[in-house]
Amino acid sequence: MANLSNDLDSFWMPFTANRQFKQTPRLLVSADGMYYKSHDGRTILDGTAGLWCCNAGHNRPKIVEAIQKSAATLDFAPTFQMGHPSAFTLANRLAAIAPEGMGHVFFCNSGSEAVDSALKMAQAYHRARGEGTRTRFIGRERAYHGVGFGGISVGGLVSNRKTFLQLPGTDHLRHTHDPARNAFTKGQPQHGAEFAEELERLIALHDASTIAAVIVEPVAGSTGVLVPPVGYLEKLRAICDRTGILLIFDEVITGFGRTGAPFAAQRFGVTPDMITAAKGVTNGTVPMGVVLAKSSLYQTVIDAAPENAIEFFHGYTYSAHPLACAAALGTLDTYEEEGLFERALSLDAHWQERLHGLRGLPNVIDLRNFGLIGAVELAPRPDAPGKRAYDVFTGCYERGLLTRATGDTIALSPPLIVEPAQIDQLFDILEEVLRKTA
Ligand code: PXG
Ligand code: PLP
Repeated sequence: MANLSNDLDSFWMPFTANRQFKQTPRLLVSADGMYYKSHDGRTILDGTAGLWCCNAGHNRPKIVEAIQKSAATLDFAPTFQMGHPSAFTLANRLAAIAPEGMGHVFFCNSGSEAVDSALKMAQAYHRARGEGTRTRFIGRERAYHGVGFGGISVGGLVSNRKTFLQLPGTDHLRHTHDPARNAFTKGQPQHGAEFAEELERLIALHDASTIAAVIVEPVAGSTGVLVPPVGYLEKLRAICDRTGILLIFDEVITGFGRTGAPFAAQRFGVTPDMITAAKGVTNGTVPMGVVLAKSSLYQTVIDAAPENAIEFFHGYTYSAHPLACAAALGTLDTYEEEGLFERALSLDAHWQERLHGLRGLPNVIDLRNFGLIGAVELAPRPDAPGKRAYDVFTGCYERGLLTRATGDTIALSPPLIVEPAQIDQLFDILEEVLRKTA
């Protein structure tokens, strides 16, 4: 029983029911490969790659070594009017795996910061082109773009928005969830490409000359795993091309191999103007976020400023922190040596078969999957929305499986090193718990 001498009171926990948690705490004390150890000495299969971030699993030697070495060599170096070698090396490595033409990388510390950075870049780009009237952002219902004021404004989650002031000048596409037509679809749904045409309606309302960018998650993660209908992302791209609106893919979850390619943009064959990413860039080990930008966008912003002037008034103390850069380089080596960007493709058939094997279990009203992502949507209890999924989450945890409950959906996203037998272990536990949870 390590650690439960801890006094749990002072930590104001993020996105947590603090009172409930502190009554029945769940502490993780170590991690290796596919498994966590809990404070009460149990082994827990990681069904969520931590929080969608440990794509190469835990305690990976190259990453650990890179961080240790960096801490002892260069603990910190400023990147405002200064630099350090691994920041440049990492930017080049990321550009090399990014979709073609996305050759420039801006560093920050989280997905939320990546989103705010990308929104500001969009405005800077249009201003540099002499179209400073393009300031508006279009997000989407049921989107999660982090918790900064920019991110919640383009985001589409009422709980994350209702208490807080929003950025003016934002509007939203409708979400793409359409269970009446698409329930139990394997992979991309057939119906719903036309939801992208809502962008035409918003352009007709606001005029393209006021719109800087549209931001979407290629596969919405946090809000219950919403896979884009066939043709939907292509339509958004075509409308943006025609109207000069920038397209941003928020790949904080879908980046770094989750869908069977380095980025979902490549898996879907649709190239945005910017990609935001975080989480998997360092395998979750050291906080880091990135914005990948088209080189033409970078060049436009750079060239518009006078010689010797700072071109983009934005940055974070810890942009390209040496420990994060080292961790990211160790992570990219690990992904590449182990072929993890492709691994979701080779596991896809087994993953899909086991997930859809849950069809017919009590209260299961939809199953969704793409790459190594899965979602089990449950019928909400009439008196208590979210409670059924929470009970499944705690039931799984008691039986040695970490899942993630969001609303009444159980989301699954194991590390990409998962073995077929561990996929079986995961679904065996989940099935047992679903049968027992009324
Ligand atoms: N964009 C997307 C698409 C995300 O999924 C963020 C931005 C924000 O990243 P940071 O690093 O600021 O948290 C995210 C984060 C969940 C869950 O349970 C998902 C996220 C974070 C926490 C929980 O689905 N995604
Ligand atoms: N607040 C104050 C008072 C600061 O001096 C700074 C940075 O220098 C910040 C906030 C921003 O911190 P960060 O660069 O880590 O985002």
